[in-house]
Amino acid sequence: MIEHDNIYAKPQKTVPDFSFDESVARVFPDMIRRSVPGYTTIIPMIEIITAEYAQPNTNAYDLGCSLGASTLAMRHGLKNIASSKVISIDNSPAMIERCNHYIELDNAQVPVELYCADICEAELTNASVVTLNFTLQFIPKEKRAALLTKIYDALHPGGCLILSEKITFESEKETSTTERLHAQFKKANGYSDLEISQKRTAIEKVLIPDTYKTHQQRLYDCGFSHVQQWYQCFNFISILATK
Ligand code: GEK
Repeated sequence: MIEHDNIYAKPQKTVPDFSFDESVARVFPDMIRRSVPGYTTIIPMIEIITAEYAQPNTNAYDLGCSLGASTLAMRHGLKNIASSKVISIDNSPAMIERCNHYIELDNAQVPVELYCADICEAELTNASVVTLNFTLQFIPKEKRAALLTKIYDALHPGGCLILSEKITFESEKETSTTERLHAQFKKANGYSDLEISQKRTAIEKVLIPDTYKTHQQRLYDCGFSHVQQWYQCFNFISILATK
């Protein structure tokens, strides 16, 4: 049974910074579905993109895998790709423990390896598809280019990175419009004004968004030969970057 997210329902004297602990892992499927516009569309597309770009005898990486929604999409996308496997990494022990359970419940045959580690420190090799589905935004800004370069170096020519992010805009108007619509999306999904405002306080020092232009330029600077935004819903986007 999926547990309901009511972490911010009661007023808190001081709202601590958001962290991916046990209480978040417990309600995560409900939290992300009700908080991230487009998430439920992006996950099945990750399966399609994986099937298109995966190469035989290579690894597909899911970096910042949480409970493995993208991992399972990638796993299903690999079902006709010979001798491939998914390697999924997250640095939250609570997430990894529960992710393991979801993978065991899934009946696909493609092997999945799960690691509890910092993706900035992890070694990546022999990759044809890499997914960062709403993870890069939690990596300190100064470490983002090094991580993307490491991903680029691990990819075979023709491979791809799927990068989904919350973004900000150069235009104040675009930022305020999409932030307002995002808040309305959360309200329509049952979050109260108090929950929305306390979550905003909790996450503002932890999730640091970039503009699309910053993402695009950084990906080109890291070596990617083609960078394309394939999805947007309000201030949430997904990018396909190929080597
Ligand atoms: C999905 N991709 O459902 N190393 C490893 N993991 C990290 C690090 C790090 N340095 N920093 C953050 N994480 C998933 C959703 S959630 C997005 C990803 C969100 C992990 C963190 O523990 C969390 O599980 C995940 O990145 C981000 O498709 O909650 O908005």
